[in-house]
Amino acid sequence: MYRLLKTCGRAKRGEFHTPHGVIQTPVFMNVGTAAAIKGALSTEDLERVKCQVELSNTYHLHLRPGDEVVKKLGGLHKFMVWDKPILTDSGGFQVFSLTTLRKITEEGVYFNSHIDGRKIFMGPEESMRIQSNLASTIAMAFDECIGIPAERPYVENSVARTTRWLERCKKEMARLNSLEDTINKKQMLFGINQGATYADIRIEHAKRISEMDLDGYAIGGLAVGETHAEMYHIIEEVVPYLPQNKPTYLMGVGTPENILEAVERGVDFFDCVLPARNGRHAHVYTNQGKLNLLNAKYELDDTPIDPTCQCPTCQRYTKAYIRHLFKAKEMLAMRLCVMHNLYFFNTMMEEIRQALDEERFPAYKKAKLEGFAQNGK
Ligand code: PRF
Ligand code: ZN
Repeated sequence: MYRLLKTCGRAKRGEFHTPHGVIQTPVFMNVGTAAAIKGALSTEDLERVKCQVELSNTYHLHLRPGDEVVKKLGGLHKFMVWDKPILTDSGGFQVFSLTTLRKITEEGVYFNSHIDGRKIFMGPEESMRIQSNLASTIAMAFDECIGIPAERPYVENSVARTTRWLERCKKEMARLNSLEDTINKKQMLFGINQGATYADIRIEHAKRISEMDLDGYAIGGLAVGETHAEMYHIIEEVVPYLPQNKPTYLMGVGTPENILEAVERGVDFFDCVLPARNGRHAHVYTNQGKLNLLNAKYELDDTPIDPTCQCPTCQRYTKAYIRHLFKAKEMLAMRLCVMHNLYFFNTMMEEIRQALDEERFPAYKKAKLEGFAQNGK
């Protein structure tokens, strides 16, 4: 259940109630694709960096260790020892971005595993069954994420099929939630808007799926090759046709700048691999822009990444030490940077929520963007 606490223009400040606790929105979900945050972070670390929601992938966990195995072990929460909300992506994106030799039919998608090349089929029912076995808090609908640019006739056909797939997802999820041996009988389902950069197709689709009374709605198929201006434009066009009293989730986005722009346009859930991926490459976020800790100028720098940061890394370690760890190829280097970066994203979301609560989001956003511009993005 989503409670809209406050609005500021189109920006929303909300609270999403789930069987695994309340999510304060806007929120950034921390990506743990294969039930682990890359960079050797534990779920204990996730708590230390103020993570509210962890995100895992249907596709990866189906291949390894197998969703049946996770079910036998009591579901994803018990398996990874995390009792807060978990969102699982449906496979609809990973199948399209990671696999080769795909074949899309009305039934679903045939593809080869990126691990051993084995032939696999996944359709809406399979995706729901896997996510039910994983027992995540929120399941995502099985969709086709269309690459941009895309021809209009292709997009029309694909979106119509994604709508039919959504109907099948809803039906299958209701059936699974009513079964005796289902672990999470209150599993929620979010629908996903598609339509590439065609605003009219996006709007028609948004209207259609909004009638289906799902638990939340995502905007998919963005950050896949279009410009930032095009992405912001599509968000502006689509948000007014999604229910305001449900969460709106912009999938796979993005940079701190993207997040601020999207919050202003009415988005309240985000996820992105950027903070963890950048952290593993010594790129760290600060309010003055990104730093590259491999830079020679940090060799003798005995100050933290950000002296004002309260994260576990900045409480103890210096830039010079972390730079040394990268040079020496110590795993700790990645871990310290990923912790700082996730803390940075989760803290920015906390600041956004506070700015919305105190009705000063526009001024907050402006100051934040000016800060980032100091050192480049
Ligand atoms: N669909 C799904 N997952 C996604 C996307 C999508 O379109 C995107 C697009 N940025 C990221 N993750 N199911
Ligand atoms: Zn820090």
